[in-house]
Amino acid sequence: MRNRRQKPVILGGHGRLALPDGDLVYVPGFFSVRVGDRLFSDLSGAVRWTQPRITLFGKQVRSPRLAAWYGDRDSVYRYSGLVNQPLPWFPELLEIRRRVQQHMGLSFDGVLLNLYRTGQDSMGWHSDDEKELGENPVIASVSLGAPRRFLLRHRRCSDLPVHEVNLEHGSLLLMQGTTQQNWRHSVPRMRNQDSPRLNLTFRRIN
Ligand SMILES: O=C(O)CCC(=O)C(=O)O
Ligand SMILES: [Mn+2]
Repeated sequence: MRNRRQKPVILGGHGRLALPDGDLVYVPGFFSVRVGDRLFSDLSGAVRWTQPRITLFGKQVRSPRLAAWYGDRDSVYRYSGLVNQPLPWFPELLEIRRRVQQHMGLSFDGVLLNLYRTGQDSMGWHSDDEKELGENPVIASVSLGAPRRFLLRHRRCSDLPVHEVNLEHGSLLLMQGTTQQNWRHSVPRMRNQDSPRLNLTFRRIN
C-alpha cells in the first residue's frame, strides 16, 4: 500500500527525467516567455472551449476544466465516453504543431486543449491509453500560463512513490514508450493559484 504521506519524488531539469518504467522528457523554455505569452493570449480567445459532462462515481458532472479537440478531418477521438469530432486547425495551433514536429521528427494529427481557469480546475488520475492512440503512444504536451504540478502514479507497483514534474510556461513534456501502460497522471487542484493555464497535448490518431 502506498503511504499517502510519502512525499512525491520531484523530477526536474532538462531532458530525460528519471521515471522508472517510463519515458519522460522535459524541455523547459521550449517557447520563450515572449512567444509563450503571445500564444497564450491568442489561443485563449480563439479556441472554441467546451465544458463537457463526465461521469464521476455514476453521476453526471461538469468536467473541472474547459477542453477542445482540434485536428485533421478524420481524427475522431473517443475519450471519457465522448465521441469528439475535430475542429479545424487554425494558424496558432499550426505554428505550435510545426515547432513540436520539427523538434521531434514526428507528426501529429490532433491536439487536445485544456484550460485550467484557476488552481481550482484540475484533471483526475488517468492514462492516455485509448485504443486509437496505439500501444506506446508519443504524446507531446505544451504548457502555457500558470505553472501547475503534474503527478504520476504507477498503475501496479503501489510501493513506488508518486513522481512530480512542475510544468512551466512555455515548456514541452514528452510522454512516450511505456509511460501510459505503466503510469497514470493527474493535474491536482492547487490552492494559491488564481491564474489560468493552458495545456496542449499533441496526439496521433491515424
Ligand atoms: O494539463 C496537463 O498537463 C495534462 C493534460 C492531460 O493529461 C490530458 O489532456 O490527457
Ligand atoms: Mn492525459
